[in-house]
Amino acid sequence: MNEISDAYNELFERKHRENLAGLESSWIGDDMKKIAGYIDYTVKSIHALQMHSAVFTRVITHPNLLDALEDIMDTEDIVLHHTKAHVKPPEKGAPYLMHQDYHYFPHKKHTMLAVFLHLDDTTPENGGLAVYPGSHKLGPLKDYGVTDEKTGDSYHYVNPEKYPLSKAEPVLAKKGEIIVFSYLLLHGSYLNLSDRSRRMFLIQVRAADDEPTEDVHKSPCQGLVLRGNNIYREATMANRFTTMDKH
Ligand SMILES: O=C(O)CCC(=O)C(=O)O
Repeated sequence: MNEISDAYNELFERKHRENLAGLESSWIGDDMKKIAGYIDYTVKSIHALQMHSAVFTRVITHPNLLDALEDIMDTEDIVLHHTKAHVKPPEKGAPYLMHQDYHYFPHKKHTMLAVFLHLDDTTPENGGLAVYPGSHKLGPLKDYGVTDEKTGDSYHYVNPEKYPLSKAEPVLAKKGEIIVFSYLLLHGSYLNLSDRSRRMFLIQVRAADDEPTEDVHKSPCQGLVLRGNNIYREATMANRFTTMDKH
């Protein structure tokens, strides 16, 4: 854990120095402003951490993690979708409205799982996760999204009146604990008003036999086989640069 934490801090500190503004990833919109109590909230994000340090490659390929995922997913053919990290700083760490990750990268068979590694002891006070248990069984819900006109980035969430963050169940976790959940599970997270930061590392994985229903959310190492095989992967010269599998 200390090796992961040190590599994570070193990466964020270096990228802060290079381009702090470029790491901003907090959501926009009136619903966000409202749950953030109209303070000037922020969250810093870096994607594809395995492209920055081998420590993260070792995390995503760790045999104990893959043993657990194989049990949960009921397949040994597991591929990477993407990784990212969020740092919610003390006193102004951004909340997240309740959402399903599905809306960001929809797939046909809904095998996608979020593997949420906590790098700090986490409670609602420092911006921890909150979930609606069992909500993954509801299937994809209506998307209440907003698009940033400047960047074109879209933010997706569900009806904040029907599924408020305040009625969700808090998830408490110790540093080093991993929470695994379906990309259909309604989840969000609290504002960090405490004096502690909240760091996390997120890995999204899917079964090899699943496939995207929209051509969105491409990222480095997508499709990397973490365990087992991917029999859907193209092998012709003509398709050697494709990121999509053949189904
Ligand atoms: O960083 C967080 O607390 C939540 C992030 C999240 O829900 C997501 O990226 O889908």
